[in-house]
Amino acid sequence: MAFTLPKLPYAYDALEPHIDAKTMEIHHTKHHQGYVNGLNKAVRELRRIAEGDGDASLTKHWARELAFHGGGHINHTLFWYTMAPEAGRTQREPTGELGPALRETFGSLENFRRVFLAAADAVEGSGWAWLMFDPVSGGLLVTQMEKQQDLYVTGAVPLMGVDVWEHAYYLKYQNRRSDYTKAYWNVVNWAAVDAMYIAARGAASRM
Ligand code: MN3
Repeated sequence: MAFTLPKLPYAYDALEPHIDAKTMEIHHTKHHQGYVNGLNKAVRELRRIAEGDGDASLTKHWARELAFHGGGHINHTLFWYTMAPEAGRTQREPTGELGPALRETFGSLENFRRVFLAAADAVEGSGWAWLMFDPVSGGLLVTQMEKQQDLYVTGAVPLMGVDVWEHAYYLKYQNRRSDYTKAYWNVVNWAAVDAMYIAARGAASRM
């Protein structure tokens, strides 16, 4: 069994003008595909080592590859799933169960937006900003991720994240990352993020 590139739930130009079609196409077919390929290779090599057929001294190398490409695959899958064309969105802002939870943690939705975008704009180098559910405290966190997995909070469940690698915005926004992250806010699929939140809380309550 191999991991495969998931289809986007919308066309490449569906998030225009906020995220341009060319960036979406390259991001999906080249970058995300690259993580899928790297993940499959790491799994293959670790399996060979497990079967006594590979070089066990390279376990550390392939484990790092697994974490990086596996993170890349999962992060991008979530990224696509939690965006939607403006016209197709069923919610203009977080409602459902997520809205009240965000208000409780951040005081207001406006403050959540401020905190989330500040985290995204301040990522050092390539990475992500995330809203995560922490099953230990039952609360919400805004965190950063460097590369595809560094700084990840063990056990936390990602609900929505914005990719701030340059490949995610450079064609349209060049160095203006904060213009891109503000634009990202217009294409968040709040119904999908709410569904992620409800699922994460449900899973935690069964632990
Ligand atoms: Mn990316």
